[in-house]
Amino acid sequence: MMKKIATIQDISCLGKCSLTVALPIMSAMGIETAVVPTAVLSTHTAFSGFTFCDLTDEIDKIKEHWVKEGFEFDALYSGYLGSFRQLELIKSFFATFKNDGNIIVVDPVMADNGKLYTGFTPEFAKEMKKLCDTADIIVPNLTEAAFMLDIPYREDYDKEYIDDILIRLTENGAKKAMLTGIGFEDGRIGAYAYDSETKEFFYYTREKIEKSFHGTGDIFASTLTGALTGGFSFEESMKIAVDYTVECMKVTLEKDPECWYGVSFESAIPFLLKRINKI
Ligand code: PXL
Repeated sequence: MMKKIATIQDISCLGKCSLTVALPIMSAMGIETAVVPTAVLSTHTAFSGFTFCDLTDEIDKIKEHWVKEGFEFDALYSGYLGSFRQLELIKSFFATFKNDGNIIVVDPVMADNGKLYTGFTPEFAKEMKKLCDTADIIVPNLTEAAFMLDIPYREDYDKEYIDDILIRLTENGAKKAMLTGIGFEDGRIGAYAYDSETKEFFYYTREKIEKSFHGTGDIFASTLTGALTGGFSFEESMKIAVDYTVECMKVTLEKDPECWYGVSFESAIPFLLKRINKI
């Protein structure tokens, strides 16, 4: 039977992030992708003047119907969530569909480069941490990790500081934490992860591209979730997600450098399918 993921995040109608990247990426990876849209925005929040239609009231209704139909999922994956109430509803959604064989992935989308995105507060970050505590795998960037742990954001980190963050992120229930955007050598960047059950650390980097792109966190988390659901190991899934994210950035610089609001992940899909041995 085909593997199935349920992903819970907003639809930013234009902007190449959240559901408009998670759905095509995980579908292309050969996984059935069910969606729970939490809001509809005309664009992501880096644009000014975006519209916003809240769909919080639909979350429980969708859940109840899926329960009645007897649906089960191989992975439950949440991304951008916009309110305290949504955090509570997602906890209940996870508790309903969690079983012995599936995984919960939480990407605590809230912040980057030391700053919270429009609309988020430090209090929200602390509540998001509690959702993370219910997950098998969490994928914050360093800014999100710092807000969730209520510690200062540092750009000049060393391995000891990052090890400590990963351990603290997994102290209250989250089994594995993967920090994105980490590199200990000049000119390298990638992911650094910790498995609290085996006490193993995992580190994988590529050449650093000196430009910051919007939406790459969502691409990373979607690819990671797709690879894990497809049966790749934790470490291999991390490498696949780093490699595809880098490829998306490279293709954007080559083919679409004017596009400031998202990356050309579409052009790099053949790369991803080769990388996971599908073509
Ligand atoms: O890429 C993360 C993301 C998702 N959804 C919305 C956003 C952002 C980042 O800014 O604004 C609505």
